[in-house]
Amino acid sequence: MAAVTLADAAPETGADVIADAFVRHHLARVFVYPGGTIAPILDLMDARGIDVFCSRHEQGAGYAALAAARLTGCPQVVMVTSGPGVTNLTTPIADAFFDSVPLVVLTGQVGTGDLRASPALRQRGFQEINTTALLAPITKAQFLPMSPDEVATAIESAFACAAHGRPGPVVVDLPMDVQRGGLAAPPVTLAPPGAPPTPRSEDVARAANALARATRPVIIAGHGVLLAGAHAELRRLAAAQSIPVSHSLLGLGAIPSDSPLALGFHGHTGTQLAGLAIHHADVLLVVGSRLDVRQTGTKPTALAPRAEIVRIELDETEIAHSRVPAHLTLRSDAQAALAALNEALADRAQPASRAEWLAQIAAWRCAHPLVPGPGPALKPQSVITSLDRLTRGEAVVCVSGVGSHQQWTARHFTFDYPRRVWLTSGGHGAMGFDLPTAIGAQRAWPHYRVLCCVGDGSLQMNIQELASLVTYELPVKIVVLDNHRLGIVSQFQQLNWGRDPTCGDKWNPDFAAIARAYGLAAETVTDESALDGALSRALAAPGPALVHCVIDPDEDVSPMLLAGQTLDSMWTRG
Ligand SMILES: Cc1ncc(C[n+]2csc(CCOP(=O)(O)OP(=O)(O)O)c2C)c(N)n1
Ligand SMILES: [Mg+2]
Repeated sequence: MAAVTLADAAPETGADVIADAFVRHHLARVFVYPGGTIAPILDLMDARGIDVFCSRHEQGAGYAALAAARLTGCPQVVMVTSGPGVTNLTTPIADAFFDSVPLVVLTGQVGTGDLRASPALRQRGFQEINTTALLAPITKAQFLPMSPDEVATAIESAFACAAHGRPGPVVVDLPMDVQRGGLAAPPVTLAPPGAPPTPRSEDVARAANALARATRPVIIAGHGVLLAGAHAELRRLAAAQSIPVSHSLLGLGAIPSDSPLALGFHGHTGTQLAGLAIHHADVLLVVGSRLDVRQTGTKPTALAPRAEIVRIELDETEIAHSRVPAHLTLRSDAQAALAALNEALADRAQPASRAEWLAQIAAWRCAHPLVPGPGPALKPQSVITSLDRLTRGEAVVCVSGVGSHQQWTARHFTFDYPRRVWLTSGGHGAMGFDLPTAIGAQRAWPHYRVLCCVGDGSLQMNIQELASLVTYELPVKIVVLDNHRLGIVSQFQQLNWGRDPTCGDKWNPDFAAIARAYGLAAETVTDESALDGALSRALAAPGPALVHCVIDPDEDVSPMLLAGQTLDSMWTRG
């Protein structure tokens, strides 16, 4: 007679329900940093055939999951332990919330009997924290099942909510006894969420008329274009109607950066070309973009002052609270709205004046090139331009940190979604996004080349993830733009107060030596003549590699949109 083990005899537990949900949702892997209160679920992963990616800090797991979710478009699971595990994870959760990334966040929690009974009590269980309250402002929904029977509804609702409509993170907080306890009732089945909204035909007709009449039209392509997979419809519209396209920082790649219709991105660190085009537009079509302060500057009502503004936006809350009033809003998924617009414009000729507008755009492009400041030192723009040239023709995911290097990468790298994809921290603007996001991207898309262009400050925020890079043998190429400076904040301080306490003249370690200590191939570059060779060797290396570029510490981001300025008159270095 076969022996009956305790595990065989045990009833299905709350943890089993979670693990079964992972299988049902075809999850290839979960992203984890371990701890006691998440151990019951962790223990089931092997048996369910689910790969476990384990980082060296909760931010590492959170950002790796965020990368996988952004690339695949499917919710990814990140699991951490209660208390410090949760607090360490808040930064990537906030990032996912602001930049619309579907994450299912599973947090361990003390047993229900150890949860504090009164809000006046600070803590009862060891590593107890009020996770759902802590994460409420940065998650779409929060679940705290109090018995194993409530787990199925919570986890299914979490997957549905994370992906449905405007995506975002959802948290399920799982007390120990809820994970380990047996079910009393069979799991429930939930109704699938409804289809995303499509535009009203009269609104499509009005928008098409506005575009057909326009003599100086401009499109702003936001992240929503990429989230909806609407880049092909957007390119069709822009090409058929000869409409120049600017991007939000996250929308880069919606049309190829080297297209004659591409204006780059606009706003705080955008291009003067995009700023001038938007300022002088007579119709501005904004697709899937919040028009936040980084895009508009501090005078939102001065954005495109002569334009009829037409918006395509899925999130009705964004519409209700927009900083920029629109003349017409199509509440719709971007794909559906752009397809309908293309159909409505199919046999409409574009006005002859469109050629004059494109000539004006070409003249502005020549008049406002993005050039580095003077001096013999290695320039960050050269580093990004070389990296771009050396990887042309390859499928690439390019990741950045946050700071000046982020802006130089956004300006000088060629994006073309989904072949050359850009991942950066938009709304949350979090340093430390860089390395763990690159790691998650390479894990999710092994067939892509993954580049991590990172500042000296940002890299040090999650530098421990070099260990994950080596553990999982991921060939990410890290390019450190080391200006010995927290550059963009230092520039802000210098412009406003004439000095840069705590941000300028930073001592840094030898990044190449650190990388070598972790087992990466690494070298340091201090002048332009050595740049191509070093980058080529890193790109050719079979495994991960780091190139430490010691760049001009005095190079600033120019032009820049400062407080009080409008998009047509950005500050430029003197
Ligand atoms: C977690 C976090 N802390 C602080 C900031 C404020 N901040 C924005 S950019 C920046 C400097 C980044 O330095 P570095 O990575 O070296 O980039 P650089 O601007 O020099 O290219 C700082 C301190 C931030 N965005 N994120
Ligand atoms: Mg720096």
